[in-house]
Amino acid sequence: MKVVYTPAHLLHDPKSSIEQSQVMSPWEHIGRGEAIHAALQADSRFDLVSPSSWGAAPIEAVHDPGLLRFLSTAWDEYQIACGPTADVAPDVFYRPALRNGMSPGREPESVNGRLGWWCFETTTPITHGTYTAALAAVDTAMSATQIVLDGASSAYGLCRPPGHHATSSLYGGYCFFNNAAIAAHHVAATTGTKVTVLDVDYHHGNGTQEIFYARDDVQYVSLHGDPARAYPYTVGYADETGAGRGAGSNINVPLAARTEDDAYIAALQRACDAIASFGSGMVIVSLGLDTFITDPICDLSITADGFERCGAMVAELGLPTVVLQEGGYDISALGDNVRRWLIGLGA
Ligand code: Q9C
Ligand code: ZN
Repeated sequence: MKVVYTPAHLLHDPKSSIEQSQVMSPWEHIGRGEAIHAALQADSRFDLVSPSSWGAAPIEAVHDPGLLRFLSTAWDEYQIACGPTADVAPDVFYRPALRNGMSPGREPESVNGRLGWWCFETTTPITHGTYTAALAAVDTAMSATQIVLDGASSAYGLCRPPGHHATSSLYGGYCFFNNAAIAAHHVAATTGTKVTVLDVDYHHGNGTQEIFYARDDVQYVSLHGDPARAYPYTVGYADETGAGRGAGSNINVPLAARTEDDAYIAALQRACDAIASFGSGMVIVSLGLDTFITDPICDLSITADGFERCGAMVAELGLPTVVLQEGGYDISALGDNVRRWLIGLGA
């Protein structure tokens, strides 16, 4: 199986973030990408290739161009306004209720105001190289997708930073651009085939859901920790099933804490049945390994054997499959868990 990887992910190297009321060393760090790279490079089933450059066009087809414009200059502008600093995060957020009864808000002029306009939470620092790394993660997703469009049955993109929390106009949740949504939109828009994004990260992919919620050409199916207890808390409930033409095309499966392999696989089987009936010509998997039994920030109980069974179940759909990296924070097991999932898929 071809694996798309670029060391450009190392340019997103945050040193601190504000999470759970503490300044901490970020969970989403360069060691994640390197651990996955090392595990796949050591296994002859995988063939590592570099991404090609796709530019801004596929991103602007999904995201507000203002979000790109902001991210392209945010670090530099912040250094001039408030620097020198290392990692940059908002200390104020725009909430529409601030302007209840007034005209809608508009993007502020100051970099401090714009941070809170484009970002929805505090755990996603912007560093000197973040924008370049985020563009490279999109290139990685697009290149893996092109490999499958060119005829491979599957390919894996080692995207870092991840993407599924980024909405059309907001970044957050360690995500800047929604790699999987950009790839899915590209396939749906350029080939006319329907596409499914199957999101198995522990966290609900609120960004992907938002981007496709009213569309009938891209199905979003997610298994995740119940947002009643799990991030992102306000999105990801089972009664969110799509809107307008997209009614019925969004499927959320919230899971109980400590869900184990057998119950998870049963839920995944139902998700795969829904994918088969939608009529997609391609599956894009948002692959998070933070469902792992010893993940430090999550509470499901999936094992490495379970990941291999999951990959095998997705392979049974018989559809061209692009697998893109999202979360997973137990560094000691992350590389092997990705490897096992891809072996299950048929690497
Ligand atoms: N108290 C991904 O896995 N912090 N993003 C949650 C809960 C943010 C996860 C804090 C988690 C984002 C791609
Ligand atoms: Zn996650």
